[in-house]
Amino acid sequence: MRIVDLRSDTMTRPTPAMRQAMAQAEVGDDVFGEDPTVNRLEEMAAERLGKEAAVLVASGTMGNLVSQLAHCGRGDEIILGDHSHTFFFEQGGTAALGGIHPRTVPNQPDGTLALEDIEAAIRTDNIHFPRTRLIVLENTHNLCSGYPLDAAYMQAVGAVARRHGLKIHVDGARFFNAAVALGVDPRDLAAEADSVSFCLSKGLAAPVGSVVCGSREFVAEARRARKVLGGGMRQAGVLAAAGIVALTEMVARLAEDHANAHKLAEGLAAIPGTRLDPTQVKTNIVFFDLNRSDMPADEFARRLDTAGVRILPTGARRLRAVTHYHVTADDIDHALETIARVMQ
Ligand code: TLP
Repeated sequence: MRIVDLRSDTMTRPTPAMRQAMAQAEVGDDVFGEDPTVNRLEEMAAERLGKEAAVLVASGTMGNLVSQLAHCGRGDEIILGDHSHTFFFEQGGTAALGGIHPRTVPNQPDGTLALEDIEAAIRTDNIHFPRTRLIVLENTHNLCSGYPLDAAYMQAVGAVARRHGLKIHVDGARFFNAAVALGVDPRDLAAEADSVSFCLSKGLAAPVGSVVCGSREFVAEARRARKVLGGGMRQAGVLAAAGIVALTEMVARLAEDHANAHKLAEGLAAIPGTRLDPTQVKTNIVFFDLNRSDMPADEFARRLDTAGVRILPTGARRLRAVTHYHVTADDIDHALETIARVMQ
């Protein structure tokens, strides 16, 4: 049966070029700093984001946690969106493992945090309060329709952060999707951030890994944090080799995923029983609602799955579809036909 898997871009499998690079990778002990392939990936990532240094970590979750640990001490406070991945989907590692206090402010529908909300959440010097240290942003914003945050917004948050002596971390799991969608150099989007974590394992199709970029001093701290979390990987060059291919060959093509997401959204909007605004789709993530009382999202997803189309239920009536390397424009047509049929 033909399968179109739209549950997540984490479903991407390594390309033939990645598998070849992995098989041939020159490796060494990365905890000793001696894996030449990891070192090359880290240099490349830092250069792409305009930062001094970078460190390879196991996952996006680990990238966000090591960044928070590097920026904050126990009892410090971070400001982050109430729909952010870090707040919602990382098991509360901020508090559980970091002893860091999360202060949420509402995410706007475009993934931003209102500047006045950030300002209002920043603590004054008072013996009763934790100390605000860090603002965490997410680009693109997963739960906010995959919206990209643009450079002007980053500058505005940067000005607030500087005024109050705060750092900025960007959960850039899909950072290159943002840069491609906005048509800007990733350096421009990263300029105001003290740290950016991006995933190799999502739309860039590498099997494993994220890279955390920032100043040399920050990365040295993040490297220590990675080690205490058990993330010191030895001959990780076999993974980094795929990451190098990801950065070299897989960035520009993200535009195809965005076009396919748009096509999917337009098609879905025309199917009776679904509700969404296709103009909200800016990158590779499509959220839509079902407006039929007889069809909860999980039941709809189950029926679609038996017909070979996989979509993630994310609420009682809400679903998410994500386009990626293994989904073609033809697959979108097939998925839309299947969705229309199952809906009937
Ligand atoms: N997101 C996954 C799920 O966890 C929801 C997905 O399918 O979208 N930041 C953002 C914005 C993410 O979307 C994700 C993964 C992460 C961090 C965590 O990355 P991993 O899964 O590598 O720990």
